[in-house]
Amino acid sequence: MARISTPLPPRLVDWTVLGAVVVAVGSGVTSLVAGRPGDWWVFAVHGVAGFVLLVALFWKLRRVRPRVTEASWTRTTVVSMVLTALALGAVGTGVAWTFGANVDLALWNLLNLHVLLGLLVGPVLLVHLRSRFRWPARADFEGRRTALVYSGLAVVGVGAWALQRAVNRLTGLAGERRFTGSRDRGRFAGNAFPVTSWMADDPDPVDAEAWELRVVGAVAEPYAADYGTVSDYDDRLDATLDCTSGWYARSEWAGVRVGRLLEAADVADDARYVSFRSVTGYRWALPVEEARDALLATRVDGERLSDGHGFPLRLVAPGRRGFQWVKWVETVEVRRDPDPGQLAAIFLSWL
Ligand SMILES: Nc1nc2c(c(=O)[nH]1)N[C@H]1C(S)=C(S)[C@@H](COP(=O)(O)O)O[C@H]1N2
Ligand SMILES: [Mo]
Repeated sequence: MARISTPLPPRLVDWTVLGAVVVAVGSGVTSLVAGRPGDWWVFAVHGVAGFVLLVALFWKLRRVRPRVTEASWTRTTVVSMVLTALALGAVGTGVAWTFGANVDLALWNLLNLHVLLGLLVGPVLLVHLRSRFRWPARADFEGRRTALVYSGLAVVGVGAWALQRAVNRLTGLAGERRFTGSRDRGRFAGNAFPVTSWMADDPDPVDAEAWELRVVGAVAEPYAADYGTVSDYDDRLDATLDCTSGWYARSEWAGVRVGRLLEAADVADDARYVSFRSVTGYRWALPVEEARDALLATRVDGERLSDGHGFPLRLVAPGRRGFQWVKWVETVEVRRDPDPGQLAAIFLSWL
């Protein structure tokens, strides 16, 4: 007879850990591109999955602990221990961040570290599963007990998440935060909000005299404009830049609405994306209808954009995360297809 040392059969505990990891990593990756208020649930699911994972990991580690003290470690033991460290590290940094903790690691902070640990869990988990994967047996699911334990787990996960938020609200620990968890770093403060280039993209100041904005691709009349022309426009947009490293700043941006440029260039009827390319090669595309309402800004709260914030021209894309707000824009490329290469470009542009 198996001794029941956890509320669930061992195999179900393992499957619960696996399920929680998949949901936590999936929602974590999704959260990096979630920036509209309607996306709040992505962050909620991520938080709840984190707490559920913590409970399931506790059950699991209590069961397997004896193996660590066994005389002979195998490769499997080592992989399992690395995986445990990564998973606990990811949950730990995540929880610490929500309570307002931070660390300063040169370019990075605690949230970046959390993302890195979380992303590393995936591949190491696959290695672990190669040797440890077992299908659950039907018997594992039988009985009311299992359903009861899962209900309890859901209640504990949601409860812990709600409690964490209540504690933050009552204590003001992490300051004023958006639904993304980002902290307030500027309100209509002109250029006085953080300068971030998440991959050390840091070009020499752009010479406005030599610079030219070009609109190319799926257009009838490729269009070019110098800085004087571009900075004469005064379209305005009140928008919040929300960086995935955990801060946000709200500003009134001024510049040229992208829709104007598309009209000036006589955009093709079958155009579907508009890609914004920086002098550094960094680039990101928006669907054409969304792009029309985005702004290419020359000013922020009445101040000329500083070099660090993307002078002479930067994309302001409301509802998108900061990494999509391309700085130092020089080319607007209208496309008929998406641009998968942009994902590589935002990692490699600084090289
Ligand atoms: N060309 C370029 N644009 C970029 C980046 C970059 O590294 N290169 N970083 C992005 C990131 S991660 C963020 S959060 C915002 C930061 O804008 P800021 O420096 O004006 O605060 O710019 C985005 N635009
Ligand atoms: Mo960012």
